[in-house]
Amino acid sequence: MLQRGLSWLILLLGLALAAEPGQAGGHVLNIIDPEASAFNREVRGLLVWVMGFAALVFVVVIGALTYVVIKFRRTGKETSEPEQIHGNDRLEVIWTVIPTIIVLIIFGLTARSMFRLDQPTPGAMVVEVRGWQFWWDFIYRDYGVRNSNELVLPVGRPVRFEVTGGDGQNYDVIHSFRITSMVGARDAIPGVVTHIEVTPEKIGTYYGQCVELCGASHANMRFRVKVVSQEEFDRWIEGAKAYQATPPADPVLARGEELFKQQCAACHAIKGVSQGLPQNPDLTFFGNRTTVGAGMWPNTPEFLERWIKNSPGMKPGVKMPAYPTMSDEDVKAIAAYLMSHKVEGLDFSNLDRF
Ligand code: HEC
Ligand SMILES: [Cu+2]
Repeated sequence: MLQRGLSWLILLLGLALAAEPGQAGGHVLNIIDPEASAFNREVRGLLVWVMGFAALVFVVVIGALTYVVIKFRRTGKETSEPEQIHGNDRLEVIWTVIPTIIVLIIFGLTARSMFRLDQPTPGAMVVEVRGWQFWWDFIYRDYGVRNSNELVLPVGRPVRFEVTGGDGQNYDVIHSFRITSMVGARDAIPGVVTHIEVTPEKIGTYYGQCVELCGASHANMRFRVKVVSQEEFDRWIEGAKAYQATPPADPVLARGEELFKQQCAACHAIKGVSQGLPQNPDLTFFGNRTTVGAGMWPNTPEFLERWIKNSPGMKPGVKMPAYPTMSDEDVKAIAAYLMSHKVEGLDFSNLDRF
């Protein structure tokens, strides 16, 4: 009785989840949105074939089953055992050959899609993607710009992601890179570079997520992709290239800088202030970020200050220490200092969410 009730509950839960459109902080997670990229259109085309065959198999099997159950049901008028049948060579050959043909067709279509999607596009912008526990680094090699956890891309221009993980020495964990509604996924393997290409076609902010179990905060290893107009991208990349931090005049920011240099600069880079280390996010353009904690929380003073004070309490397994003894005033000063580093005149917070 209990077991039965439980089964029903699980079934209903499953249905409820299936009916709930995929949402993550207001993002529409449509993995086959045809307007987002040619990649999605290709995958969508493939899915139609696979679902078509699946529907065909379903109808034939359930149809045959229903027919047999009704036709040969017990009527109560039987006087003896019905005639017994032991095998049917013709039938067995048919039900082996037809599925084999279906699988071969799906194999052929999949291989064709894979080769199509793997064609290098001439003139693609190269972005190096590096997965670390538990955040993402993006390096625009053509421009010498590094930006962590948020990727800014121009609409309509092909991008070639060169995906890898860690430094191949001390941080040997495999991640996987997926921009959920646009393209993916490619494994981020330390010491190995894999490729994936896409041309973003729709302006908006996209949700990204690590899709390979990589440790305690795998589920908290997210990122955002900002697809903007070419003009806006040019302003961003030129501003980022030319960026050079200057010592702040404001006393609060000056205090923030002093604290940053003492407590944070050994790990984090800010162009013109500190080198940091590759295994920690670059904070040069933190003022342009819309999220904190690798795509986890909105970049508001409240979340940023909480993060600085106690990141391990927010995100299990982070490789950043907590600062429990730091005064609220000092935390606020550092937060304000981080927010003061940005390319001016750009706001990525009001884009449509995909
Ligand atoms: C031991 C190295 C280390 C030190 C010291 C350190 N951090 Fe971090 N920090 C990290 C790592 C690693 C992450 C990535 C955590 C994650 O998301 O998994 C991070 C993430 C962050 C982020 C979020 C970045 C983003 O894009 O979401 C901020 C902000 C930050 N640190 C600020 C600070 C400040 C301020 C200090 C000094 C008070 C500091 N960190 C000290 C290693 C360090
Ligand atoms: Cu992961």
